[in-house]
Amino acid sequence: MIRDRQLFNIISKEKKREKYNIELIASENFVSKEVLMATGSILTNKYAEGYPNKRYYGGCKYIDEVESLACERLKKLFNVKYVNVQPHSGSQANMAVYRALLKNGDTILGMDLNAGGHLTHGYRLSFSGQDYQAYSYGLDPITETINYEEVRQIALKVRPKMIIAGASAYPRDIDFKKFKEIADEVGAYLFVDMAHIAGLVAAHILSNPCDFADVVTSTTHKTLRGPRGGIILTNNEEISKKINKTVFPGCQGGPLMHIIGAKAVCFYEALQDDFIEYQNQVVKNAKALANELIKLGYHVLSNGTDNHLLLVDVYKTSHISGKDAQNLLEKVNITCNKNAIVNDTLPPMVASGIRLGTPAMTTRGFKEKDFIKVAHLIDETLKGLRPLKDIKKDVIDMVKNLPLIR
Ligand code: DSN
Repeated sequence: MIRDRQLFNIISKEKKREKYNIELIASENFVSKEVLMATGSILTNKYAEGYPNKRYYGGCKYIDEVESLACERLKKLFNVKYVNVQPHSGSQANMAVYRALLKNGDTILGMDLNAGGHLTHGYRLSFSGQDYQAYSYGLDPITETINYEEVRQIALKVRPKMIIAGASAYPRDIDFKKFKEIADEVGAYLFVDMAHIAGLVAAHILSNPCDFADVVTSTTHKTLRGPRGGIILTNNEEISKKINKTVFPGCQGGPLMHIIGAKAVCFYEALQDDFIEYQNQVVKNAKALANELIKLGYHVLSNGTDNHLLLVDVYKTSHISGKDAQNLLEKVNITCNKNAIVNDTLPPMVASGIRLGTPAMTTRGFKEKDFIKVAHLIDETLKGLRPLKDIKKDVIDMVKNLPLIR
């Protein structure tokens, strides 16, 4: 019998929202029943400060097995020698990397937030922009992609101790080898945050940054389709020792063992053949959505996508801001987020663009034909071509029979 009706009523409303919406937030996904079971398991009861076989508490026999299993699977998944599965989030994984390898005041060079970078890549309101001397690179205004020669020129000028590659809103493949060459030329560490693309990397669709970078971080809940959390990977033993000390006791106390258990499930699932099929479908779906929107007259940045997401300049096409587009789409049960685009003339909380991603709806079973339909539903909503209630009905018809939990 449930006693806390208040909370569980809210959860059932959220469940209904998730079931009856087309979820296009590029960083979200729907986890499997087994990931959910581990997340909600009794592992949450246990304190386990330290690492396997070196804990500060008794009773860690099985907890050690859980964490070691997660680590071994993760190493196999990304073909890497050393990993840490304890970061509570991507931001905390990134904080641990900075603290392990830099001193306060050191210079870092990351992708500008407006160009698609992440808060923790040097944004002025993040610890990364406050504790370090942060410089950024943007995108080429014509190709709307990274201009590696420009990154090199900035690096030569500011001489960073660390270069950060990786993004939260960049639809194109990133050349990690080129980034490593630039980092080597200026004597910097190369740190890759692969949070968005980790699933595509695991499925060998995109190149593996672990082959090039000194250190790599990721979240486990985006394309990787696991529980909410962070991980750190490296092939360098010295770096791994520094990272481990910085995660615990440097930045965190007790690890979230139920989440580490769920990460182990996630890595198991990502090692299966059907995960590769899933990721291939994610990319095919993103390309189908991008191509259809282009056909409908939208400016899709860089003219398409290589990965799971796309950026649409709705201001240019429909003369509405990203914020208004997000709100209008929410009215028809299509969920996405406003996003700044290169050289945006609108402030970040308004923005000219929207970011659309295919991982979540691909998990629920959408194929290319469904995403072509989604492009039309978006177009009709943004241009006011049909009453919103009719569009919403079409959205609900598309999702009502699809399971939310596999
Ligand atoms: N907030 C995440 C995203 O939406 O991309 C990045 O951490």
